[in-house]
Order: sequence, then structure tokens, then C-alpha cells
Amino acid sequence: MKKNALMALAISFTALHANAQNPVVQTSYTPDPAPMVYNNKVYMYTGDDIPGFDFYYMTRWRVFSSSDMVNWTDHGIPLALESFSWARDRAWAAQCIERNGKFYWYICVQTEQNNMSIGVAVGDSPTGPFKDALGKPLITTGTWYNIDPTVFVDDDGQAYLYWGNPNLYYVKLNKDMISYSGAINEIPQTVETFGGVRPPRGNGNAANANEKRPEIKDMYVEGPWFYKRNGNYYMMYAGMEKGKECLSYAMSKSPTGPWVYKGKIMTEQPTNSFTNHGGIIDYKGNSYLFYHTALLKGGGSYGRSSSIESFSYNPDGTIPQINISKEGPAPVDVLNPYQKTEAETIAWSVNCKTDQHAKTGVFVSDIRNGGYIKVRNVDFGKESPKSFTASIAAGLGGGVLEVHVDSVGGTKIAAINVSRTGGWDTWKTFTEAVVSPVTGVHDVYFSFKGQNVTAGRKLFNFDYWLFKK
Ligand code: FUB
Repeated sequence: MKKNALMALAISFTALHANAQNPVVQTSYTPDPAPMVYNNKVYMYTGDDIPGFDFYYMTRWRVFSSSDMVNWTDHGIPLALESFSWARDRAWAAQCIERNGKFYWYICVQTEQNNMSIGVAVGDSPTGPFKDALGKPLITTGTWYNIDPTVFVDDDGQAYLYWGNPNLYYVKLNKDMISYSGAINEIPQTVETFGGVRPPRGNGNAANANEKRPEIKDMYVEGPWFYKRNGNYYMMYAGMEKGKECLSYAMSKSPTGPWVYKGKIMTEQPTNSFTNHGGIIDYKGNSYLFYHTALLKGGGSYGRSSSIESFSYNPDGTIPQINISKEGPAPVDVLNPYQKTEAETIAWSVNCKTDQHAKTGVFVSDIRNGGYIKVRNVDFGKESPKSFTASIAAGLGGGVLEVHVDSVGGTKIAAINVSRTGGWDTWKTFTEAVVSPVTGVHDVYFSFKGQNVTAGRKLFNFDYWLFKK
């Protein structure tokens, strides 16, 4: 290969990694993404995987939001098994929607009676607080089938709740969104509706890794995602191929079917995960597929993380095949650095985590030497800021917060020498001059450096930042 070609390859490799955006959260494991658009923002509701176990032993759910599809603000853990007096274990896939100013978060858990049931929590804001609306399950039939709720309110005001593994069910929700009318209906599964029929248990079922798994073209497994677009109803779901899940979909002209199988959306991708659980939204003129992989460092089939791809529908409303990517979607907005921004608004991060306290809310924690946070598409405008302010808590001293633009080693525009503030939850605002003028749109990197500290020691906690002109 010629020197120029090698150089071009090296540059594009660097560019690819410089723009890594998937998985979209690096501070925790975020399976089963369920996006919701509300008030010009996207909210992403996820589970909370705990890698290292050999099953989906999750105990809580998380919320993130974004205005630009690349910088995601962590809103912490507004809901957990403890929120439901009747829950025992397994905080599995969930979806939240808004109706009349209230937010209904449909979840599924293992109950004290050892079955899976669907419950609903209600809150006054998309980030909570939420509380169990009923004090008991909304859907419980004494079986393990009641998982993965998906909900949609149709144009005529009728709300539908679909769910299930291995069967697909629905009920018509009442206007209160916490009760339903009529029977639980089961959707027939055929080659025509979902691309195939589940073989008898013990011959291809996904639950047991040691089972023989004959090649199956497709079938409904779990993780339904129900929505309507341009008069078409869509049912996306986790299908099955070669012993692992794919994402497939069916369409209908009515909210209750008949469903017509349309094929696979995401097929034979190197996700490293048995499951893939998806969600689809339109936002600021684009369409997005949310799904999970096991590609975050330290992840696996029980350490899954949300990723996003943008796509365009075909003219007839069908969905094209979509591949996973590292880059994810392009930004659809800029970030204003002159407004207080939570430090946990992150496009990419290394060597830090998030935590939450009643007093402070969510903040960036576990900051280690060599770590950084990248925030994309920050618009400084025509005039450079003069100062940089950050709210920091440090139980010990010895850290520096450096601010760079364009890359982690790019131009340094400000630096704060962090001294002890009196405790890890004692917050102090530090302000320093901007030493290198910056205008226009840049990616900003908050880089964490230790001073005379061992590499692994926690440096400081970081709550929010802003620039001033
Ligand atoms: O996350 C636990 C379970 O795995 C979900 O409920 C399924 O959809 C699958 O993703």
C-alpha cells in the first residue's frame, strides 16, 4: 500500500474512533432502550444490567435525555424493584409514555408469586419521581409470559398495551392508563404474521444455551415495539435467526392486526449479545432505531448497552435493513455553553461513572486520572468566552480539570486545579480564565488529570459547568 493510502487509512481510523458514539452511555450498562419524544427532547428509558452474573438479574431502571441525539444527560435511577411492594426480582424491559401531562412507565418484574407481571408507575415529569400507580400488577396471569410491555395511544384516544414472550398479547387500556377493558387478546403467530412459527419448546427456544438450535428463518420472540406512522401500524420485535435474536417487523392497517410480516430490520450483526430489544422514533425530521449490544467494554449478554442508528423509511413505509455502527447518528442541534450544563451530559466518556444524591441529583463520580468526558457540537458563537466555571466536590486534593477543544489533546482553553472542598458531597464552584480564545462550534473535552496521586485514586466529583463571556 502506498504511503498516502496508509496515511488516509490511519486518518479515517482515528476519525472513526474520535466520533465513536455507540453505545451511547459508557458510565453504566443500559439494556432494553425505550425512546420517547416529549417537549422537543428525546428521553431514553433503559434497564440497568449488572455484568458478571449469568442471567438478567436487574434491579432498577434508568432515564437519559438528549436534544441533539449525541449528548445524553443522565437522569439517574427514578425507579427500582423497591418501588413495587409486590416485586421480587428481574427489573426487565419497560416503556414510558405521556398522556395528559402524566408519564406512565410500564415495567415488568418477577413477582413474589414467582411469575412475571406487568406494572405501571406514574409521574408528573418524564424523569420522575415515579410511584407505583396501582400497588399491584396491571397484568398478571401466573405465567412467565408477561414481559416487555409496549404502549401506544392512537389518534382516536384509544391506548393499546402489547407485550409477551413467547406469545404476543394486547389489551385496550382505559383513558386512566392504569386499567384496561375487555379480555387479554393473543395475536396469532404464523409465517404470514411474524415470518415463522416457534418450534416446540426444547427445540430452538432461546432460554437455554445448551439446547439444540436449528436454523430458524424468523419468528416472534419478545420485545415488541408498537407505533403508528403515516396511517400504518408497526410491530417491531426481537425475531430469531441462527440461535440469536434479530430485529424484525410486521405492519398492519389496524392497531390490532391482522399483522403482515415485512422482514428483518437488523440481521446477522456482530452485537456480541443474544438479545437486542429495539425501539423506533421520529425526532427533528429523522427516524431512529434504538437497540442494544454487548459492545461496551466489560459487557456481555448480561452487560448490554443502548445504541442508536438513524435511517430513512422507504417510500412505501417499509423499513430498510440497518447495520450497527460505532459512529451512531449525527448531531441534530448544538449545545449552548453559556447555560449551566450538567456534567453528566455526555457524548463519550472514559474512566468515570455517575452517581446520585438527594441533595445534588445526578453527578459525575469515580473520576480517575486519564479519564475524560466529550461533549459534542458546542457552539461558542462569534465572541470567545472569558471564563469557565465548574461545580466540583473533592474529599481529597490533587486533581486538575482541563478543558480542551476538538480532541482530548487539542487546544487547552481552561484548567482548574482542584483542591479539597471538604468532602465528596461538599460542592464548590471553581472559576478560571479562558486562556485560549474559542469561537464557533467545537467538541469540548473535560480531561481529568491526577497530580502526585496513584493512577487508580478517585480525583473529584463533577456536577455542572458553564462558560461566561
Ligand atoms: O432485559 C431482560 C430481557 O432481555 C428483556 O425483557 C427482553 O426483551 C430481553 O432484552
